[in-house]
Amino acid sequence: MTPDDVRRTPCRVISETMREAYFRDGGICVQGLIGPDWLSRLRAGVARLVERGRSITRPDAVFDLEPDHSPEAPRLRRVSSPCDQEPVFWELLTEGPLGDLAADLLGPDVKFYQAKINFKWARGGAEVQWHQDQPFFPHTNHAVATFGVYLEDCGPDQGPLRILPGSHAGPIYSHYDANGVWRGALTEADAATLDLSRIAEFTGPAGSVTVHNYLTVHGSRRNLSDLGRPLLLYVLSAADAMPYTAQPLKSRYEQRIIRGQPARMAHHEPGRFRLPPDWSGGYRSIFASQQGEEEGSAPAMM
Ligand SMILES: O=C(O)CCC(=O)C(=O)O
Repeated sequence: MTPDDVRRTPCRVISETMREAYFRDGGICVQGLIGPDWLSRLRAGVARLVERGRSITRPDAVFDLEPDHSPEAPRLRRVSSPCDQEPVFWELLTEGPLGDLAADLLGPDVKFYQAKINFKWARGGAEVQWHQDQPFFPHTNHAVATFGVYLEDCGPDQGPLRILPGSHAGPIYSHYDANGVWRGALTEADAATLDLSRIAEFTGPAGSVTVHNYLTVHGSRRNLSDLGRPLLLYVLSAADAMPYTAQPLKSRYEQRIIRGQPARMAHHEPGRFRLPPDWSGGYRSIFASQQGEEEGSAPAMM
């Protein structure tokens, strides 16, 4: 789907002006979209996951842990594929307003790619360095976006998501270092070229939804506040955008249609896209990649 394809269908939950802002900037924050009933159900789901996470001592396919995680003071860094763990996270997509928001921005036929919860625990939750999502999961076209639901209020000191408006129209950066090792972030040299005076920081009350296109450069600072910043993230795409590589976060819902119909034709953007490492055997998290805890070599072509 191109923006012109998407514009053919009227918006369901946001204004046309906001949709145009998404196309222009590569990201928007929709304040308070998810209401209190959904939020209390989602928080109950998170509480059950945190309770389960207490007894985990080593990161596994579901739980990624901060280095000082303990049963007494659990500090989860990420939960991967939460829809497979707690039904409410899938129900929000299929029954709640999030699927309609995705249809407003990606077109009437929307499918699920992956989901995770990034916790950013109080007093130290890790930084996410500048990166684009496309190098992690290139698709045949660019109607792919990440939708983040703030499960608690998120102010400027809690490490809110930040984007560089307009960067989705710029280069697709390599996320490998000079030695061909996957780092999951822009190189220092590329990051130094970014115009940081133009950052948009997405703060908002609980239930606000951040959206960024998978080409948009984004990241977030450490959370040094006394409040956590649980962010429920879904990657969704137009039905006609096909992933080139194996799904790193396994889920029984992968490629499931959440609005409209499955595609009968794939849509291809022209171009040559760098491929990520082969994660078909598993993947931990962007935090592990960026902090050098998990290394991936470049594919043979690089
Ligand atoms: O949790 C965050 O602040 C950013 C998440 C993100 O950019 C990602 O997981 O790709």
